[in-house]
Amino acid sequence: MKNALKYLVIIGLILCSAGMASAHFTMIFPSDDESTVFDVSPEDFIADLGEEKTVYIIWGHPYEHILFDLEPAPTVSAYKPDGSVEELEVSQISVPGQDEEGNDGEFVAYKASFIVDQMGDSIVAVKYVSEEEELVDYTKTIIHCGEEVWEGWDATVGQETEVVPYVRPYGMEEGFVFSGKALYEGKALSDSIVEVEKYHTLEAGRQIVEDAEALFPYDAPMVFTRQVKSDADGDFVYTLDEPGIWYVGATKENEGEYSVRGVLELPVLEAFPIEETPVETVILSEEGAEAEEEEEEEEEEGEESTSAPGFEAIFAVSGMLAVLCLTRRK
Ligand SMILES: [Cu+2]
Repeated sequence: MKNALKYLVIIGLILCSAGMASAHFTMIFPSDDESTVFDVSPEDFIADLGEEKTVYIIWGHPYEHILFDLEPAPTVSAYKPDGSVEELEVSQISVPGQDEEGNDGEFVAYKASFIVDQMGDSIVAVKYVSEEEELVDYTKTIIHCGEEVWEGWDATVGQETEVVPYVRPYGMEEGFVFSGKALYEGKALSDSIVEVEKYHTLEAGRQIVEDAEALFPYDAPMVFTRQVKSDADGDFVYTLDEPGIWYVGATKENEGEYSVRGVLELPVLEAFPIEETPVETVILSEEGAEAEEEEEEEEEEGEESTSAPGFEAIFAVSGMLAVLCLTRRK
């Protein structure tokens, strides 16, 4: 009996760790303020000319918001629109988060800053080598500067494995189809797995993981990390169906050696033009319900005092008009 229990625990542990095997990513979060770095939004990827941009480099599972220590220090470079490269000095910081077991903790991360001194698109590129994951991880993201200065977003920065976007990675809205090309040493990386994953804040991550595990108990991580394959030319497509920060990464598997991955991090805007939010809909229907109640009350009064025909219709029409007026005022 004791032995059976031991085996159950072991099997449980194996299942648990298998369930945790979703994708690590090197997250690059531009932010003005270290205390709000996890509330990253598409606006953080926009810069004014002359602005100092600070990027925070964090290692973890974006979808579940699980963090790990980022060690050793990453290499961070800024590729400017004119082709020049600035190697950035990194400094170690500590960020709060949850570990794989869901416990709160502090994690080693890094930050680096540079001045956005040219109009156009600067590319922040990070190289991180994870011994644990046996992975050389190249991640890049685009900092955009200047109205209608849409230059530089499709540049290659010479990462060993690199994702080159076919779609300009700013101004993308939820539901847009993203397509890109995976390169390895400058040539098409064909027939390779491309992972696609969205970032969540800690609270949102905990909730969505709970929901996913309830809905898909047989394989919840299948919705954390999506997969698509590159074709013979290294090309791939994927629909980014939600607003937020996304990771799109192609991996070159190397037998017996570290895998080499190239990841593009890109922000996706909420659908534009803005549709009426569910909050407004709720208020509206409440007002609608109020109007209906009034209508009913008036109807009852009408029934008591008089049986003149047409009263109900008049009240119904005026009720609808009231609802319409309320709607117009929104
Ligand atoms: Cu992972």
